[in-house]
Amino acid sequence: MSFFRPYARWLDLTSGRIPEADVVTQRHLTDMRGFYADADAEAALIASNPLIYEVYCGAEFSVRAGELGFCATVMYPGKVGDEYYMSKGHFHAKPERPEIYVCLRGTGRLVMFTAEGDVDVQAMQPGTVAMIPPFWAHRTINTGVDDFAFLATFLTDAGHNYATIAEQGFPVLVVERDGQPTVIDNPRYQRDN
Ligand code: M6P
Ligand code: ZN
Repeated sequence: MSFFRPYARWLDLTSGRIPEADVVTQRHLTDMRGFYADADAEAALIASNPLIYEVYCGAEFSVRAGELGFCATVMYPGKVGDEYYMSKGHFHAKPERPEIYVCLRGTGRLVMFTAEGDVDVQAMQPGTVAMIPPFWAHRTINTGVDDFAFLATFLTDAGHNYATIAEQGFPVLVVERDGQPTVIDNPRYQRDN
């Protein structure tokens, strides 16, 4: 059987972009309204609608079982209030699907949590390879002053589930305190127990 065609793309290891990506998704602040904790800071920035991050995917995915996809994400430096620019973050629609991230540029954090209440934060710098296990939601955060970039690879039938995260966010926030990235509890997040 030959459902899939082999392909290769050039990943620019300096910028973190895939210049000939078939699919490029841009996320501006208006694409993630309500995701940042400080609503006043979000409202103040919304008119200029900054570009927060871009996702370059090697190919248009068919989302059939057995397809392994890769995407490179480039996240710009900045903050909404004291919260660093971040991705929306998601569980997988098939939550048992894992994912691998390889940091290419800049410095950031990979924040993960489970519905059972476990939280994990990994520091990311060029060369860091991070494993996102099954059932862990994941979000990346640019805590530096330069672009932050990483490559993700995953079975494309994993899909994305943003619903619970759009409602109450992650259990923790990464904010700047005394010039340093600091992990604090998210007051909006309701723990079940
Ligand atoms: C990585 C992968 C993608 C994801 C992207 C942005 O490249 O995990 O599947 O879409 O990051 O993350 P989000 O979808 O949460 O905005
Ligand atoms: Zn994912």
